[in-house]
Amino acid sequence: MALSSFILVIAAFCLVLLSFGVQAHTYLSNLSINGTRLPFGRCIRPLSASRRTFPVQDLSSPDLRCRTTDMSPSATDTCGILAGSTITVEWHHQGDQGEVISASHKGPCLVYMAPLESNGEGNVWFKIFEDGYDATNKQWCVDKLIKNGGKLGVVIPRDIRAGGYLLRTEIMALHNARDVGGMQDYANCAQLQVAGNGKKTPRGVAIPGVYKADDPGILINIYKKMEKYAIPGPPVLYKGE
Ligand SMILES: *[C@@H]1O[C@H](CO)[C@@H](O)[C@H](O)[C@H]1NC(C)=O
Ligand SMILES: *[C@@H]1O[C@H](CO)[C@@H](O)[C@H](O)[C@H]1NC(C)=O
Ligand SMILES: [Cu+2]
Repeated sequence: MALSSFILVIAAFCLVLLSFGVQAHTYLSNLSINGTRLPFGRCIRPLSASRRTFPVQDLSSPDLRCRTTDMSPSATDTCGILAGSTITVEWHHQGDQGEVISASHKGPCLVYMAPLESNGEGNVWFKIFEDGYDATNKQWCVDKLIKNGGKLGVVIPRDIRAGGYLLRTEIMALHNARDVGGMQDYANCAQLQVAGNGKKTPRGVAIPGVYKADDPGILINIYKKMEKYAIPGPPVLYKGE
């Protein structure tokens, strides 16, 4: 009796450990600018231990912006980058070793920018990159990200006006998205000072606000055959050409 309940407790404990291991969430860990991979967390709005581990599922939460406990601009440093050049953002489950994100967490990648002075509030976020699902080879952006060691190259639009920006990189994990509120949103922000001769100030959307719980790309059964996936949010306005 005592032994069997002891075994039960041990078994339950192992299950908990196992589910933590399998529940591989993810966060933005390193940036590469001008061909140099920067140290962990450099120019990234800080991630608390809890935000690092857990996704945001409430689409009205301000946490949807940058998944940080500290939205003050002084919470991180700012990295200089030339408009028109590529920033490589790198995602990991933990540190820069090993796993990127659980392979079960299939979904799109989206990247937005907003002027730094807005601090992400208001209709300020414009999309600069998106990659969803390719039905011809059944690849999600997350599949590619895993193959690529967590790295995603994004061009900073050449024509945006010079200045400070937040770069918001986002992964939507759709493995539980059949149910309302099941989409797991992983967003983190970098803080950039963009140099260049551009003049444009693209019109933006509000985050939170732009995503709705029943958007076809958010409330979705990805285990059914799919011809086309509708990436949530506005279209990409500036591709950096
Ligand atoms: C990248 O190069 C630009 C242009 O030379 C420079 O202004 C910027 O500070 C560099 N960024 C980093 C992170 O080294
Ligand atoms: C990238 O971040 C990891 C921690 O996640 C750190 O250990 C590593 O040193 C960083 N890479 C570089 C090149 O600084
Ligand atoms: Cu997860």
